[in-house]
Amino acid sequence: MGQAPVVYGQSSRPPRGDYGRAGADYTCAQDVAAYTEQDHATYRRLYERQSALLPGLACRAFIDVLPRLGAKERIPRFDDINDSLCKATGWQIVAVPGLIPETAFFTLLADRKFPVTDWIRTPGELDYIAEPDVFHDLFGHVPLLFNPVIADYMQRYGQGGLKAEKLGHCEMLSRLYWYTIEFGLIREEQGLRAYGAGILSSGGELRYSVQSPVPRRLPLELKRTMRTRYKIDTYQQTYFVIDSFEQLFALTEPDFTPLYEELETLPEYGADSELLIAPARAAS
Ligand code: HBI
Ligand code: FE
Repeated sequence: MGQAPVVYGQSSRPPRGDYGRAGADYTCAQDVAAYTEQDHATYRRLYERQSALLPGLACRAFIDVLPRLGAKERIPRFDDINDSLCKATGWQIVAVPGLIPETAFFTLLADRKFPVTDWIRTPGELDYIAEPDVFHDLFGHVPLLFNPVIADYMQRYGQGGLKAEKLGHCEMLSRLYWYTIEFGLIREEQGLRAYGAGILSSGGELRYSVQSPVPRRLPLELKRTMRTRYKIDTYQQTYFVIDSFEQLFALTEPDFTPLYEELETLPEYGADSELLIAPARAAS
């Protein structure tokens, strides 16, 4: 039992979380006993703060479905959520100690299992945390898994991820995930709204992403999005906008192999500029 701690991405310090309790698929039993009253109070405070921010900023589908999460006051048992989630879209949430390697992540998504980190940030990290904690995953990601179109898109993303891995194009595909599921915007009748989990679970980025004049907002277009780098430790300087979740799902219809081959030699866009940068691969 247990895995070597995952050193994920470029982070200089190993990710938080006790990976010794993870199985071969990187899932673990949700450590409910570890939650302190302070943990539950942090969760409640984050939930109350974010919920108050949603009107006029979060997409209609998220606002309508959030009550089905059914956990406002305390960090819930994941099994309690799985009862209703599984009935709704066949998804279930599984506990993980934190960020997990891409193969494990894609494999779980392809099997309609969403990995939810089971620890919560400290009160001092209320406004920003570098890695996904239970609040980011539960409040940011899980509600839209009740939405059938997003539920299908997420499974397609997992299946696509396993293919991309074999082709060596995880980076390009992870940009699609980043600029949709994590930081996506959608155009509604009343204007732009957020549907990305990284925005919906953020105290400051929710308003910034929808209302600030600073960031660039472009229509989601596979070639542009997959060539746009991203930063994980600042507000996004580029957001991509869709017109509907159906549009997002339709993007996943074609096989991405020819797209990867076309894009791999093209210059890339910086996260915060139109500057074209030669792709790392071309340089090698
Ligand atoms: N692991 N637990 C967890 N949660 C994520 O959202 C996650 C991950 N590992 C990799 C990852 N996301 C992204 O790099 C995907 O694009 C692969
Ligand atoms: Fe996330």
